[in-house]
Amino acid sequence: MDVISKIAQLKKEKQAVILAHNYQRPEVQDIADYVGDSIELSKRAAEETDAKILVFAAVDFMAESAAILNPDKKVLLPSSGARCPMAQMFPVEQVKMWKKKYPKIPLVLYVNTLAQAKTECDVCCTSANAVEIVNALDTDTLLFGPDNNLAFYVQQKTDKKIIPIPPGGFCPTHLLFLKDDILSLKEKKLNAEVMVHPECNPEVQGIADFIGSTSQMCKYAKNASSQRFIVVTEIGLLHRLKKENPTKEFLPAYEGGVCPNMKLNTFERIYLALKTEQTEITVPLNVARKARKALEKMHALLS
Ligand code: CIZ
Ligand code: SF4
Repeated sequence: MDVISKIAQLKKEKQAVILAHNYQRPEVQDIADYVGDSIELSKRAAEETDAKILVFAAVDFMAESAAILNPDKKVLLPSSGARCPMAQMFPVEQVKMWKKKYPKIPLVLYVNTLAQAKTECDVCCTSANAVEIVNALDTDTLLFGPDNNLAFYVQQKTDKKIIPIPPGGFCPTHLLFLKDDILSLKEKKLNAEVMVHPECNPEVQGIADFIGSTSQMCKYAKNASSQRFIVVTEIGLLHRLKKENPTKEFLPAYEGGVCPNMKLNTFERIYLALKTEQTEITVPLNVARKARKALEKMHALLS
């Protein structure tokens, strides 16, 4: 039996569902029950009421959030090494230090943070809803971390004062995209629209025709009349974009725009995760309770 059939058999036997992030390998996206961004995946995870196991083909903080929001299900991360470096950049001790420095200012944390860090914030946001969350808060000034580029993007879209913390927080993958590369590709590929992720640096954001999260890029590309797009985010998204829009052309802004952590989830590791039920992601109850509040507040502010 090949690995794909073995995965299908184990999924059935164990009542498991595979949820894959937009940045996963194309072949992993193709065997997943659902492909989406972090918020779409967490919604889907909650809807899978019959599932006993969620295989979260993504990175650590996303699997943690799934475990927090689905305490009755076993959440498996196929590769224990799939850790988001941006989330590692802002440990809870540092979050506490910044809160001490600005004791009266509310803190919005990007979901790309560990559960421990989330316990210290007022509300979470994703790249898809950061502007909406900031505008919904009853405050003129707020702390925003850890992605300084997303903070910059939000600052362009709101009258509120955003204090980005910690200085220099960034996504190493999105920093690989360079303005000059994109401009020279645009010169060669006439009429291409440039779609940029807000984790890219301000200079790259400045040449975008559209700035948005992965789910927003999917919607934009579907509805736009343009036939050609330069995609300035992790390369995995191109697979979904091409699949959903077979008549349109999607060009990577840079072939090396890869998140090595996302790519650690291979077929073989997904099969082993299902077989051995490892690596299970658990969050201590007291941490989960506080982090859940920040995630639930995000959902409440959106509705
Ligand atoms: O929220 C997500 O899934 C991330 C990390 C990126 C995006 O834009 O979808
Ligand atoms: Fe983290 Fe960047 Fe990879 Fe997303 S693309 S998981 S922010 S390192």
